[in-house]
Amino acid sequence: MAGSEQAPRVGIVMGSDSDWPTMQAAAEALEEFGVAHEADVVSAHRMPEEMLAYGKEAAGRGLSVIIAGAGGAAHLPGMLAAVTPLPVIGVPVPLRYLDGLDSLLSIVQMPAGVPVATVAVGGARNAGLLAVRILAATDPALQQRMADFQADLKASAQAKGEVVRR
Ligand code: RP5
Repeated sequence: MAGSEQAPRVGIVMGSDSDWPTMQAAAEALEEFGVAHEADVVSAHRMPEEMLAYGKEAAGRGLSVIIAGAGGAAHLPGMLAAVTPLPVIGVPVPLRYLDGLDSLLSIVQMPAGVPVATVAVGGARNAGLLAVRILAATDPALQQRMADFQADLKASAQAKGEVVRR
């Protein structure tokens, strides 16, 4: 799945296609900001060689950020972080049991030295927005778009406050 015709800057990967209903919010956030991305299934447990190859080759292929989502024993984000120098954002995908707490703890409890920026359970939209912010640190135009987005969020929150005060 390609996000646009440009070379992808962000790689979205997940442990199963069943994660896509959660993970597509990351792709949608990237599309809102015009950030080229790719999305694929790269299971840590069921295709470990391919998962390691993806992580090892990501920087060389021009990716700047990896967003990795998985559920249950969610080892994908951490294993990718172990083999790439790129920032990895982990998305705990909620499954049928345990409400995603298992996914969250599997992703967030990384050993010192191997960071994964973990978002909330099911928080793929924030993963996409965080990837935009990482890219925006060296892209003034993208940073301005993020600032405009934040101004819109503020205006929206203030408008809701006016409804409550009425
Ligand atoms: C995890 O197992 C995947 O990330 C997914 O969240 C979960 C279930 O996978 P499927 O059985 O739906 O393929 O590795």
